[in-house]
Amino acid sequence: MHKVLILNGPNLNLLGTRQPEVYGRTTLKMVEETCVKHGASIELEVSHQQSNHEGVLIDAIHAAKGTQDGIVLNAGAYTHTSIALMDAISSVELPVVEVHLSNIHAREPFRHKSYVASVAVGQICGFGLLGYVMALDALSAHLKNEGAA
Ligand code: CA2
Repeated sequence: MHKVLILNGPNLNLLGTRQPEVYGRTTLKMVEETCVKHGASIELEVSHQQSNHEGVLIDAIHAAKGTQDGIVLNAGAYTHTSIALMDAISSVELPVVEVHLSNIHAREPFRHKSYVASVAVGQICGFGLLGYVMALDALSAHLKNEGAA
């Protein structure tokens, strides 16, 4: 059974409480519970973590080396700014699927750039909670060598 970490970044703890027009009404707890449940249905052992702090996210990526088989990462706004997070992903050599609730390419230009994308297996955005489920399916296929690449 492969082990996958769902890692959520800054402000995602506020999901479901504000800006429902952008991020929907799904709470972070619902995201985490859905991922654990869907993971179990496709034989993935899913754990989850959220932090508002860049260094804590980097530590979580480092800690995943040797304990997890892959990561589903929504790095929030750090996606667009953090070379440190990008370097952490490169250093652990674990497959990362990038996910965003919103379609970052249809939003402000500063959200179009993703440092995570350059070191991720792939990116899923614009599908809300479903994106996390799709990311787990994609990571599962990748781990079983059924991915496209
Ligand atoms: O669409 C996504 O998943 C994002 O990663 C969300 C980030 C944003 O900075 C990225 O560009 C795209 C923001 C997360 C903030 O989440 C909130 C949720 C509810 C209320 C306020 C913020």
